[in-house]
Amino acid sequence: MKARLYGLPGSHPTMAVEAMLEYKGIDFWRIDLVPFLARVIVRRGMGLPQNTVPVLTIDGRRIQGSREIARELDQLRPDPPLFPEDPERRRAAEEAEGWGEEELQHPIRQISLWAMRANRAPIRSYMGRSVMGVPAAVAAHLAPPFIGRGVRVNEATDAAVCANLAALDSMLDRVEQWIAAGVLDGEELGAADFQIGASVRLLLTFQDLRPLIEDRPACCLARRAVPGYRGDAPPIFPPAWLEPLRSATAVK
Ligand SMILES: N[C@@H](CCC(=O)N[C@@H](CS)C(=O)NCC(=O)O)C(=O)O
Repeated sequence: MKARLYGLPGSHPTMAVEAMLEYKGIDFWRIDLVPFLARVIVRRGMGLPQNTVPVLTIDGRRIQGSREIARELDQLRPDPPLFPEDPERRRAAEEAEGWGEEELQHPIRQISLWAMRANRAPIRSYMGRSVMGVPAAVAAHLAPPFIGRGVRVNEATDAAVCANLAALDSMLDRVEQWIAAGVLDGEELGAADFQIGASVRLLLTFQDLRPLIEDRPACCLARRAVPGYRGDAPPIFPPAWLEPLRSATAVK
């Protein structure tokens, strides 16, 4: 079984799927597209209903979306499973996974796009060897205008990013409630761990966020589910934007 995973450099849902493929022991090629241009390639070129990655081609099928891919992988290779067998536990895992995709993913996407537009220096560190066949060093040089468009379409404004950083503590609290309840970070990992873990793992690539969150159980889960995550960004966020997270951390 050979799969192709289409993603974007630094994309957390792409990393979630990459971690699921590794967990299942499925061989794959990862092909990174250019931000923003990916929308046209995926929608027009591949004829898919959404304009987003991850997209997986496997066994002659093309599947789009991290949650859809998780279910397809369980069909194709049931062992190890990505969802609990017990219906009640499955319902709880799907609730966490759904929250991870619908509520957590986007604020973190806005944070990272904003940061990449504010400082282009670390862009290269989020890339593999190449992007659509273009060597990473060249792709990183060409990336800023595409990132700028990504910032606009994802509404990664100052106000949104400032609010997202202020909300991080309560989002991580939510993850930790699921960990305490045994829904996440159990003996076996599952789709919800990969979905949420990849988002939290992306946060850990930011040097000014890392010391504020790295000891939290949510970050231990992230490192367990997605041990390797390319990218390292020097401090970039205005200190005032980090204050709510800093004071929440201080009382923990
Ligand atoms: N929530 C969906 C969509 C993911 C999504 O929005 N992906 C972003 C990258 S993180 C994307 O494809 N953006 C297109 C672009 O910026 O060009 C999923 O989990 O599959």
